[in-house]
Order: sequence, then C-alpha cells, then structure tokens
Amino acid sequence: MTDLSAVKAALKAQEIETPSWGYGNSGTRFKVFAQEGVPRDPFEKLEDAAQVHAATGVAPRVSLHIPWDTVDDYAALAAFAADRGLVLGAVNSNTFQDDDYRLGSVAHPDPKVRRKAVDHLLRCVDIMDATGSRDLKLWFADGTNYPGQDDISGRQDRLAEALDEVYARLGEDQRMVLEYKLFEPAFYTTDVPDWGTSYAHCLRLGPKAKVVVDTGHHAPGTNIEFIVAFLLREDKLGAFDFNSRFYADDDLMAGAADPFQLFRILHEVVRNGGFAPERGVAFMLDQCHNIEAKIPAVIRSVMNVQEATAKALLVDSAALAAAQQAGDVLGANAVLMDAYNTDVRPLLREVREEQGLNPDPVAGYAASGWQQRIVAERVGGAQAGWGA
Ligand code: LRH
Ligand code: MN
Repeated sequence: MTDLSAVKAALKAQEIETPSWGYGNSGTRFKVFAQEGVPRDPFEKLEDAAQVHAATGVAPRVSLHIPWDTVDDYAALAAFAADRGLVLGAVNSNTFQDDDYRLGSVAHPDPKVRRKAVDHLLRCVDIMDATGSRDLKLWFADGTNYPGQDDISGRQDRLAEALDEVYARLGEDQRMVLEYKLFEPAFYTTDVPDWGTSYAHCLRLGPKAKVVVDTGHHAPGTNIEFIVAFLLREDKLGAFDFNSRFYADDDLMAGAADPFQLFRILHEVVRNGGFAPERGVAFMLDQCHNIEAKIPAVIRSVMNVQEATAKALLVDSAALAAAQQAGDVLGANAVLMDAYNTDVRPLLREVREEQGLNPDPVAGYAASGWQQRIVAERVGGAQAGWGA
C-alpha cells in the first residue's frame, strides 16, 4: 500500500515554476486580446506570480524571458521577488524577434548575425549571475522554410560552435537547458527539432547541458513519456515546459487538453526518480492565456500538475512491478489506471489545509480581491506582452 504521508510530503515539497510571460498579453498571429489589469513591467509580473504561490503553496519560482523582462537592476528584481516569497528561475534567451534573425540566429549563414546572437546568450548568463538563476534556457526558432534554402549540416556546425562558446561561459553551478521543437516558425527544417538532436548536442557539450521537454513541441501521437523515461535514465532531462495542446504548439493550460498524458509523463518521473532534488529537474509551465483570465489560469494549471503528480505518486509500484514481471498485461495496466482514476482532489484539499491554505486555490484567489485591485490600479502605461 502506498505511504500516504510520503505522498503528502512530496506534494508539499513540489516546486512548479511559472512563466513571467504567462501573466502578460499573448495571442496568435490573428489577434492579441489585451486584458484589464495586465502587468506593465517585470515587477508587476512578479506580484501576480506571488498570488499564484500564495494560493497554491507550490509555485515559488518564476522564469524570466529576455528582453521581455529587461530591467536596469536584476539584483533588485531578485530582491523584489524574495520579498514576495519568490525565487527567479530559468533565464530564457530570445533570438527570434529581431529583424536580423530572419534566416536564423546562431545558425545564420552570416557570422556577424551569429556573433550578435551569441552575445545575447552571453548577456543572459550575465543576468543569471545577477539573479542567482541556475538555468539558461535556450530555444532557437532557427530553421528553414524551403528545401535547399540552407545546408542542414552547416547549420548544425554553426549551432554547435555557438553552444560551445556559451557552455564555456557557464559558472560552476550554472547549466544550459536546450529546448527542441518540431516546427514553427520554421516550416521545413528546424535546427533543434526533436529530443534526439537536443540530446546529441547536450551529450557532446557536457554535464551542464540538459534537454528541455516542452509538451507542446512534438509531432501528434508522439509518446512523450518514453522520451522522459529515456532522458531520465541517461540523467539528461533538465526541465519541462508544461502546457497542453489539441493540434500544434497551442500553449494551452497544462493538463487541460490531455490530463491522461500529463499523468503518464509524471508516472515516468516518479518511476525514474525525477522528483529527487539532486536530479535537478525543473518543472516549469510555458503557456499563453490568450482569452482566459491569466492568474486564475496559472493557478488552475498548477493544480492540474499537482493532481497528475498525486495520481502518479499513488501508483502501487510494487503491484505494478509484480504484474509486469509476470507478463500480466491487463493486470499491470489496471494498476496504473487505478491510480489515474483515483480522485485526488480530497487529498490535495487536505494537503493545502495542512499548509494553511484555502483548500480551493481558485476560490482563495477570488477571495483575495487581487484581481479587482489590479484592474483598478493598473491603468495607463504599456501592458506587457511578447512585443512581437
Ligand atoms: C517556444 C517556447 C519557448 C519560449 C517560448 C515562450 O515555442 O516554447 O520555450 O521561449 O515558447
Ligand atoms: Mn517552451
């Protein structure tokens, strides 16, 4: 029988990192719908992130995105975060919004453009020194749109050269986590399109380089939990970007589109010891709330990850292993489905009560009056967004 106090302890110790850009305006190429009360600067984004942590108790970290979160004094931003019970997490580079990057950034044919891109990445490491962040999170939009447009191997050479220079700059306790994505904005080749390409670069680079699994970045039908199990077994899983999708990189709330997939992924995390702090796996959300209220959406997403985690922690691993060893196909599947079909909401309400929180974080946030306050106070100024 699963030890419930151990499950509760693990749930209380969970840390989910929320994305600063999830609190700002976002949309699609068709429209970005502005919302009242949206932050105007990184400080206000942190204030909103603090509300998510206050309501859930498990969201003490916030990812930054540069230049969307540019400030004059990053140490002051880190202090501002600390005063609100938060820690600044991964620093995301951005080499996908400058006119010079039309044909790519670190993989661009022109060495001048590559230099500009690498200098930005090095600047992000300087920022990590100031914020105390461990991870430089690298996602490259780099790729091509038409066969013949550029040399596939040549672009890999350029990418590798850039990664080498940045890897050499990393401090003792710093890492680079390399995110892959099948396509978009490039529609023929993407220079880091899949887990294998990221894994190969990270293996070549060294122990400070690990893979980011963004759950929205795979071809339809991809068994993401296989990738997770494989990377954990190789100690090369650095981080997750949790979100969900029905079609492509929809960036919807984690667990909203496919809660069973999120459970299967977190089952492999539990099975392969991925929650152990020394494994250093970062559990982050990477979402956009194009039409829904942003802070409640992040709270709901954190709850979805908690629920999937609780179910994964309730898997009777001894019974599962016994059925697997016995070749009992239906028996083994039933053990997993029993956990998945367990209503863990009462358990999580109990955990929150024991943490001194409102057992219903969404209701807790609504009762805080924060939403009314920011709508009333955040008038004027430019609302934060992707600046695209
Ligand atoms: C790219 C991505 C990446 C971030 C961006 C906000 O699609 O997943 O992680 O830089 O979204
Ligand atoms: Mn992502």
